[in-house]
Amino acid sequence: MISAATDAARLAERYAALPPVRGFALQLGAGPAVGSSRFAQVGERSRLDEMGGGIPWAGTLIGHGTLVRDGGTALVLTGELYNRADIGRALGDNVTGLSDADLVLALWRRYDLGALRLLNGRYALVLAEGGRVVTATDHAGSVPLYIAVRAEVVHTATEAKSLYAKGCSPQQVPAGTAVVVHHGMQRAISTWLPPQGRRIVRPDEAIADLRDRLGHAVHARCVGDARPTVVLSGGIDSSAVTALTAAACGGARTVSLGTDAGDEFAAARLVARHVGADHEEINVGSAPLIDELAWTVWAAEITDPDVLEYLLPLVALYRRLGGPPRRILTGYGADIPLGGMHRDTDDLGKLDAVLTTDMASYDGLNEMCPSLSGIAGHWSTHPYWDRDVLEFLVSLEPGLKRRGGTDKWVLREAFRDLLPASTVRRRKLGIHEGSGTTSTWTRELLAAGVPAGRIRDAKLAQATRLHQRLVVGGGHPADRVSELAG
Ligand code: IOT
Ligand code: MG
Repeated sequence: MISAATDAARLAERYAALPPVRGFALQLGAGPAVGSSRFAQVGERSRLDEMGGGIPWAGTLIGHGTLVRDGGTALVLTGELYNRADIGRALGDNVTGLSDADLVLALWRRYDLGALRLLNGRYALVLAEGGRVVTATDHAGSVPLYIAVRAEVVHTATEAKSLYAKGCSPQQVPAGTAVVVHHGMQRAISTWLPPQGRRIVRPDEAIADLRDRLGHAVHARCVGDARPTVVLSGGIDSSAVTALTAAACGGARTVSLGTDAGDEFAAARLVARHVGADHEEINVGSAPLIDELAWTVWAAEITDPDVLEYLLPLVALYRRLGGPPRRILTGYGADIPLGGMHRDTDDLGKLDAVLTTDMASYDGLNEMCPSLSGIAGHWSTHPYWDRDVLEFLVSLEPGLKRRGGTDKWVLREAFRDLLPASTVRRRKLGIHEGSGTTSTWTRELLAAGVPAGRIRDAKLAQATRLHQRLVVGGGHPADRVSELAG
């Protein structure tokens, strides 16, 4: 007993900077337990086998958290909330000492399903009450959540592979949606949609507002860790996050990835030095870089080649970060509401149209999923997709996103005083370009005899084979199988 308690305390301490639950595979309802849980995410695991909200729960949690109860309601919350103070105000309570799961239950008691419209967080949850099972994602669907209902039993998991292992066909819960299951029947309720309208704001007000919102988003993401890590490319997105993290915590650690096909080390070093961050550079050869593809498909459970090229270098980086589990902030996602991927689009109407398309199509791409860093035990979080930052950026009129020929103008202006002038001016280089991921993968396929006009198809086919083997079929990325052929 003593050693079990000491073990729990030791684990809680090791993972203190991370949310108490970072993933789950659960079955709610009476029925024999089928299959074993499979996760790409690593970390301490606890078994759940108990009654909650009037029904049996069985399965596995990643983390040191538990099932949380309030009267006849039971909840598992994975991830974390970023608007705890606002929630406290709504409840009229001091929320110090209450867990994020406790806060969700307190809101639930008062607002029922409407509680989910009040949350700003990076989470997925399962709740049971009076015969209803509710599964829900955050506004961005940033923690993927899958369900399958079979004979009135709800199977749900944060990784699809766990449901395939049970012989189920997983259905992904859409971003900003709660799926309510009652007597085996499902109903989807929208809790968040991207704003469709655009606001005309004075430039100086937009700059101040963005700085304030991003500052809050970074601050909320640093709570509980005195030395968070920022993955830093030296571009404006991650440099702004680095400056705010250093200001919020009185210091930061930064890390940059380079490969033999390319790096942005000089740009990142300049920013790290400017804000006094403790900086690290990680180098990967081009052959091991492409080996990361299997790990990336395994973690993100997707086949889209473009998105895989954005995520692969990050996975390569996370898997090489030494030491205890870290809390990691990224600049990921800034380019979506700011139109940064369309840096050469001058026409404001077109810029608004592409960002509207991007905001209508991110769901299911899993580009911000926790398992990307979770396969190495780290927790990652993305301040630009904080609900308050994202709503603000999406709804800003495009003339403040592109101004005088400068892309991401409002963001650059907002950080002019905190960053070197050359960083503020620096032209965007996508992670897939800067790391040489796109070119290295293309070269490998050309060398294998794929015609130049068929490269994208070949990438998709390769990713699909990996998905079939690793996600559907239960394989492991460390088992080397050539995926190039076929
Ligand atoms: P990019 O913006 O280059 O990189 C995303 C984040 O990854 C950066 O902000 C930074 O935190 C980290 N990062 C990038 N390069 C490095 C590096 N060499 N070392 C360490 N960290 C690094 C693609 C892209 O261009 O990434 N992502 C876009 C767009 C996604 C498109 N998705 C969509 N339409 N649904 C983005 O907005 O981040
Ligand atoms: Mg970016």
